Amino acid sequence: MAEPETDFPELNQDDPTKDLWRSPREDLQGDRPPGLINLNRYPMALGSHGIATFLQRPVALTPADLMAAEVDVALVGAGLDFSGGMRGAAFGPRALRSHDMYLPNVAEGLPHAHVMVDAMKDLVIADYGDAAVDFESVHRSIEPVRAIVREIVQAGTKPFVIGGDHALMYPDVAALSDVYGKGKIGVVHFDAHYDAGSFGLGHNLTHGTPVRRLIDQGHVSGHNFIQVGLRGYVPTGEDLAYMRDQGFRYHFMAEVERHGWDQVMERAIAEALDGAEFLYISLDIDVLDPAYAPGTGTPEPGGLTPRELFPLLRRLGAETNLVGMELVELNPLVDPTYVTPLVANRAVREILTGIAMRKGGITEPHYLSPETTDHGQG
Ligand SMILES: [Mn+2]
Repeated sequence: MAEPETDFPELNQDDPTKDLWRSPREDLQGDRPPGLINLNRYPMALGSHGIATFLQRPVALTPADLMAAEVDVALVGAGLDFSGGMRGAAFGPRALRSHDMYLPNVAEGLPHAHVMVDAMKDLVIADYGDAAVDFESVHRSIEPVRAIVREIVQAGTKPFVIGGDHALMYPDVAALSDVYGKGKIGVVHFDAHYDAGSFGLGHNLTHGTPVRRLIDQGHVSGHNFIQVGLRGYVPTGEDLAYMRDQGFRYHFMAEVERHGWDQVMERAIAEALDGAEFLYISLDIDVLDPAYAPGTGTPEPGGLTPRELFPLLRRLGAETNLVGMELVELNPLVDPTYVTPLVANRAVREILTGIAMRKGGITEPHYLSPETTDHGQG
């Protein structure tokens, strides 16, 4: 039987709304001097108060803002959630913005107790708003997401992309590759799932295929994919063979079961240091056990605990040349509690703490503060 034909093309070129979603406001630059914009009236409030931004940080809207303020890290939302059939991850950025519980701008600072380093003080961190997303099309969303990530990197700032679903890994990592060069980026990929499938219902890019697309196009070599936390019932035969053929360094939960977490963590760090020049963390929140992260589209029981995940995130920030990260698949709509955004917020803070440690010269393996270990005798 012949395919039924549609008698119209995918896009109506005359539709005046065709590009509205990705056309920046004309007055965006205006007469305003470039720099950070603090949206809050008072210097101190709980995270539940004021105008919500990522980690209660000030806002930057243009590359000129990032450069004028010498921003170390820019968090950018990317609310794309239609490449896995599960709506709700588009609310991930908003959930993360609303779930920071810490008091900002406290005079004496708020150092991370494990290492006594305060990322909020030692780094310039900004909320870069949201990427343009065509909420009717994953494919049309690729280019604007790639462009905004590239723009952040070119401003000398590390991008933290807050999704959104895992299809984002393709434009995010491709943008890094645009700047640093093909094959120069390695990805430490935390996920219950391998995301290296070939296709989904004929679509080249879904939340299950970004890894394959990045390898197909030479942005990342298989050897520089370090995967942590895989479990469940995929991948099977052919895909697993593909991963082996490409030289993936993968760590299933079966390996954690055999060797324990500490050994797997050490292996992942050693592999991160053996390969790509620049590293990127792709953190699918479903790498955590659903007990800690029920707010996600494809939960997979038997996952990591925050106590296992957090030190590795922090260590990657401190001990490797990390140039950015993404947090994906946070779906607050299927979490009636606030635990998932709370844990996600902390995961982001762990990476920031690591980056602040490195900036301050602390790069020794698995550093912990003598003040908070062994009764302060550390
Ligand atoms: Mn994933």
